[in-house]
Amino acid sequence: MTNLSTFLNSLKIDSRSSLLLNNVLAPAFIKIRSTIESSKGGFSDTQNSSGEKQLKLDVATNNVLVDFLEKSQLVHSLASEELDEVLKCNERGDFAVAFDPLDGSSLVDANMAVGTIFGVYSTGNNPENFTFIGQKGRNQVLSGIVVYGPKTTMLLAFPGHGVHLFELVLNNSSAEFVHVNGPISIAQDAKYFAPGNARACADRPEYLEVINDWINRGLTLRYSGGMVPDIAHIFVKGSGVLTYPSYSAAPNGKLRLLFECNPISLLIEEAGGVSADGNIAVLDLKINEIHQRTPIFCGSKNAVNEVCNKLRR
Ligand code: AFP
Repeated sequence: MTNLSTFLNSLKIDSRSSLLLNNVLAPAFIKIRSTIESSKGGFSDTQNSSGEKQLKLDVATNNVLVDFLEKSQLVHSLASEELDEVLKCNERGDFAVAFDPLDGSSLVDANMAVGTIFGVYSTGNNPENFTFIGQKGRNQVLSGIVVYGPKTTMLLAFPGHGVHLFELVLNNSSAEFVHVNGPISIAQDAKYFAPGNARACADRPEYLEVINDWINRGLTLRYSGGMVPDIAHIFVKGSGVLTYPSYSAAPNGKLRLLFECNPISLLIEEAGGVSADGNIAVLDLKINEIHQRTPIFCGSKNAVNEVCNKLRR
């Protein structure tokens, strides 16, 4: 089994990105996993920028990632779903990192799989001028998701090198991610579908029409309500489509462009899939506000094109 560090060398990933992944992010994910396991649940007395009450675990896992990233000196700035504003770290930092520290945290009390989502941008030759505003997801140099489930697994997208699956291997004295599969491809036709925001069918009958069509054609429904395991399912099975449309009560959908949809869309496109907002590729959407939301339809190309044709914005 090839560990993360050896694998990154084999792909000739640049040393700074390897350092960020191997020495900062991977240890942070291992710490987040143990934070989840030792969590006693419950709400903190704070809200996130979307006005949603924060679980103590949202705050604790966010603090883990902020702490690791700040101390690394590699990071110019970070943006978190759990923080109102961008946090400036090192003005000469090579990277800017956007993340959702624990997506699906409302599922932890039911002991369902949850995850971390992250996207990495290069700050280029003039890091002091970097800002997330104006960026597009296509500028990410790296992205990934980590699934905290029966096992802890990680999917990483390296532009030009595809998507690779890693598994956390624990032994008495240490824990390390090892490479288990990749580059992974997503088939053009979907065998599975993950229909998020089913309530949208109430005022968007065309969404119900698409779902019924997939049911009648024998696609298998696989939806947990946690975007990270639901997306990971598409990669592990090599096929599938996840949808989260807008509707009257949420005209821009629920999922965040910077923290969730951009990192996941880079993974999807690097595996030959498609990820769109109903009109254009998610990765081509301009970031105007760090907590900006977008509808998302992603996964197997033919299924995504089909649903976008019906639910065009
Ligand atoms: P939480 O992080 O609040 O649990 O929401 C999870 C999520 O952001 C994403 O993981 C799911 O795909 C989506 O929300 C589910 O949304 P609904 O609760 O509207 O089904």
